[in-house]
Amino acid sequence: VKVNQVAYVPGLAKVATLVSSSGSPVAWTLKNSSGTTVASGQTTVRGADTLSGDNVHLIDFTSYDTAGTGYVLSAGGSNSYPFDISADPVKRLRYDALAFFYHQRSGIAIDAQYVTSTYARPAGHLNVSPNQGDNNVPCRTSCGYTLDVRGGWYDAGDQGKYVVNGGIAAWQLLNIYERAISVAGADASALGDGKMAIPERANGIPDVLDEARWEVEFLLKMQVPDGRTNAGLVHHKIHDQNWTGLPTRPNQDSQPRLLSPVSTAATLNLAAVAAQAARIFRTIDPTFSARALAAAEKAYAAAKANPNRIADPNDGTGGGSYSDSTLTDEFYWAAAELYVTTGSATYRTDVTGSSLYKGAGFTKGYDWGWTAGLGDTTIALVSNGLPAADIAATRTAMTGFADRLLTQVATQGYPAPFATTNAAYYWGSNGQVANNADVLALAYDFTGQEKYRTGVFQTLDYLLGRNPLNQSYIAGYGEKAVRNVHHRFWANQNDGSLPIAPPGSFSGGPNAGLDDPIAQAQLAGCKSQKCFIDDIGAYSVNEVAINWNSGLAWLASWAAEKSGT
Ligand code: 9MR
Repeated sequence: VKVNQVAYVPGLAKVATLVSSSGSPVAWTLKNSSGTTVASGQTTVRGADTLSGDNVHLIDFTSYDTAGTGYVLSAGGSNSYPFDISADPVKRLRYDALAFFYHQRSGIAIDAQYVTSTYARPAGHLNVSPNQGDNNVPCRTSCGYTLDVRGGWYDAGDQGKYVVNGGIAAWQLLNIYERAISVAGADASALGDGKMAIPERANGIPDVLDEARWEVEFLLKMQVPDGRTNAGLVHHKIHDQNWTGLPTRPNQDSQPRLLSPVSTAATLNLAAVAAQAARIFRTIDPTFSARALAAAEKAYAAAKANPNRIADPNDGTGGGSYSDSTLTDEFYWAAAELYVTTGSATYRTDVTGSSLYKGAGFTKGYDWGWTAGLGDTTIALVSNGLPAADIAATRTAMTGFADRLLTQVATQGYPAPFATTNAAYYWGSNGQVANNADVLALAYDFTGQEKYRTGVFQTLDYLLGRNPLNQSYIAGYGEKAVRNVHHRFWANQNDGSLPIAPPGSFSGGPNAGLDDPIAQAQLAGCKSQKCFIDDIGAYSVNEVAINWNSGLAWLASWAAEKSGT
């Protein structure tokens, strides 16, 4: 019996999945922590499930709604892991998923007072031996200058810093806040100053904005300064010359650090995120806001003058390539952010003239390689001067996407709003599941229709254990939570010298592509939702990454708000 191993929220739907080949309903019981049966019923037969290969039944125990801990569901001779009926865990998850970003910070010591001594570590990449530092980083292919690109977040289990992935992750953290101050009835109070365990927790600025700004400041440093060739364009990424092994704590990395060439995609990412930050910080920190806007406008102009600088897909030694050859979406996103921030006619013409305008590109949720939805979301959420009918059409496109997700999950044994075929489960599926569920949440914001909220919480059920492997993909959450995520510091050494990933870290999840040797050796022939192994070497299924954790943080933050007291 596969359940959300953490908690179902009182007042909301509660459904579990039973694996059973029986063609007729079977009896289920729900016992409380003293072993007393508190509810019982009959399963609903669902039959063969495409994405797992399992024969499944559904157990709907929504009608039992008494808060408590240690519940166990039993059916067909099997028991679930114990779980709670409570809103508390999702409220913790909001902050744990956000804490991931402080843990991933580069260029600053991670302090025990915020993360406990288990997760404290020296600063990485400040030119303290053996680090070569991000202080004066030269170009991989010579460019005649070096840049100081200290700071930012490490991308994932590696210590590269990639503008296109940093951009979407920073945008999402900023959007958590911007949504909360834009949607009627939303609650920004949980996002204020002093809510997170970070060094800026008493500076009078909402902590989630402080955390996002840590990355935005880094992104700004990746822009080629005036007076240099390619001024205004942005370097695609900075990372090690060669891949480092596991484990390598950030301050122990001795590899040379190098800037990859500029790209139009990175330039438009900076334009979009810096424009968004300029808007949000306008009254909070006018000086920073003005600096960010100037950089954004310069980047946008440089991208328009250089519309086709594609990052080399083969530049993948020592770091990921993050190459993307379709830039219509980045142009649309950047124009949308700049227009909503400035109201200027040039950006307006570029937004309304885009083939993606009014949600025409809303074919997936937030994704580093497909950013149209980020522009749509800003247009749909933040007050702006576009025609009301066009804003309404954008929202309709977003709810239409949400409806298609709900149609997909309606037939699944383990509902996950992502894909309907086994082959479609790619690297980072969990990240996309979360990033699609964020759109279900916005559809609820726009319409108030219960089906979307149900879809959001059902997605959390999947990620927290209601899946064919009975696996919670969020560290620290659930009886069988991931322990061995691919990470150079959280490398879970047997001698206890290095920790497991901290609570709230989010594994990339099932990947039918089996893109690493361990996955290939262990998982051949798997059905998509079973193409996963909690092995530290299996980087194509079990790594963490900022763009996945940002989708989860957005989701958990929304779900916490909607969970009542
Ligand atoms: O998330 C990225 C995924 O979309 C790509 O298919 C994959 C292969 O290029 O790379 C993923 O990103 C990784 C990056 O290249 C390096 N840092 C770790 C990232 C997560 O695994």
